[in-house]
Amino acid sequence: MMKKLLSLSLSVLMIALFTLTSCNREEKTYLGTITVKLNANSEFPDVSVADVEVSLTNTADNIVRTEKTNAAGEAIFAQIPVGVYTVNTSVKITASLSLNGVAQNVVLAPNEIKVLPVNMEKAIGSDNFIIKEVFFAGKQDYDQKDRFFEIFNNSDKVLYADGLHFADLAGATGSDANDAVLGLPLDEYLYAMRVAKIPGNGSTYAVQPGKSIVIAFNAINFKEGFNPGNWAGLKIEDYLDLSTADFEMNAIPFLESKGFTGNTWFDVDNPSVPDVEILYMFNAGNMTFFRLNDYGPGLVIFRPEQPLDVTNTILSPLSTPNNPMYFLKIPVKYVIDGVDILDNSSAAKFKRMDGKVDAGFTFLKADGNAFYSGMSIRRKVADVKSDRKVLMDTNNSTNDFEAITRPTPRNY
Ligand SMILES: [Ca+2]
Ligand SMILES: [Ca+2]
Repeated sequence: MMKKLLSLSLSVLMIALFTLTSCNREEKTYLGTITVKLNANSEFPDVSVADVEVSLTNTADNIVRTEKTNAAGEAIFAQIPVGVYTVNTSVKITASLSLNGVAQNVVLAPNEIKVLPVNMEKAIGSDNFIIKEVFFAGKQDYDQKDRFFEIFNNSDKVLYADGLHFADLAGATGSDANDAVLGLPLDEYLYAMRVAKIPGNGSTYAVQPGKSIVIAFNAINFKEGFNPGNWAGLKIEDYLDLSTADFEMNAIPFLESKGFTGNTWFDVDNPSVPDVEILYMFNAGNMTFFRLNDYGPGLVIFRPEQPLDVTNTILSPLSTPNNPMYFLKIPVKYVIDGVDILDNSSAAKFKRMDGKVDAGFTFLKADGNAFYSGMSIRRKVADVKSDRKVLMDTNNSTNDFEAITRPTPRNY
C-alpha cells in the first residue's frame, strides 16, 4: 500500500515537473524582440534620433513599454510577448512643431527578431489650429443639448477659421461588447459619419494666437433653465452658457432640403449665432441630428484643397442588408488635427484614425461608463508665454489630452 502511494505521488510529481518544464518552454516561444530604428528627417538634419524615448503599446492589453534610442537611433525591446504593437515617438522642435515616428499593426511572431525602420515625419498640422476640448458625453441630468467642441489657434499668428471642415468619424468606440472594428484601411482615407464646415469668405473669422472658437450643438444659455431642485443635484455652475458660441450645429435646414423633418425640441437654433454648413450626414432622415458620437467621437479638423465631393462614399463593412450605411471618405493628407476619443483605456483596437493623425487615443474614464458623466476631454497646456498659452501637441492624444470633471469652454 505504502509503496503504491509512494509511486503514485512520484508520478504526480513527475507530471507536475513535466508540466512545469513544458510551460516554461511554451512561454519562451511566445517572446520576440523588436528593434525600432529611427530614421532622421532630411528637412531637419540637426534633429538627432539618439537618446529619444520610444514607446511600444501592446494592442491586446495596452501595456506600454518605453526605451531610449542608442547613438545609432535604435530602441531595443528585447524578449517581449508576441502580438500586435503600435510604435510611437515624438521630438519637439518648437512649441508648435514636432517630428513624429509612428508605426501601427506591427506584428511580432514567436522567436522573431524584428528590425523596424521608422521615419521621423513632420507632425500633421504643426503650426495651425488644434482641437482644444470636446464635451460630448452629456450631463447627469440626462441632458445632451449642451455639447460643444473648441478649436484653438496654437500658433503665434492670426489664423482664419473660414472653410475649416470637421468630421465625426465612423467606427465603434468599444463601449459595447458587440462592437465590431471598422475594418477599413486608414492610411489614405478616414471615414466620416458627419461632416460640416465653418462658413466665411476666407477672411471673415479671424482667430488671434492663443484664442479659440466654440462650436456648440445648441448656442443657448443653459443657466437660464436651471432648476435648483433638479433630481441630479446639479448646481448652476454645472450648466453652460453657450449663447456666446461662435458657431452652432443646426441640422434642420439641411434635413429639410432633403425632404426630411428635423427635431426642433432637441436641435435648437439661436438665429444670432451662425450655423456651420452641414455637408454630410450618414443617417439623414426624419428627426435625426448632427452631433458628435455620444460615447467618444473620432473628431478631425481638415481643409480640403478643392470642394469636398460628398458623393465619394464607401459602404460600411458593418452594414447589414436592411441597414446600409455609407461613410464619406476624407483624404488623410487634408487633416490638420484629430483626437480619437474611445470609450475606455483598453479600446485601442477600435482606433478610427491613422497614427499620423493621432498616434494614441484618449477616454473619459479608464473603465468606460462615462455617458452622462458631465466630464469633458481637454488638451493640456505645454507652456505659458506672456501673451498666450501654448497647448501640448505631440499628435498623440494619450499624452496631449486629459479628462476633466466639468467642461471649460474658452477657458482652463
Ligand atoms: Ca442646434
Ligand atoms: Ca444658429
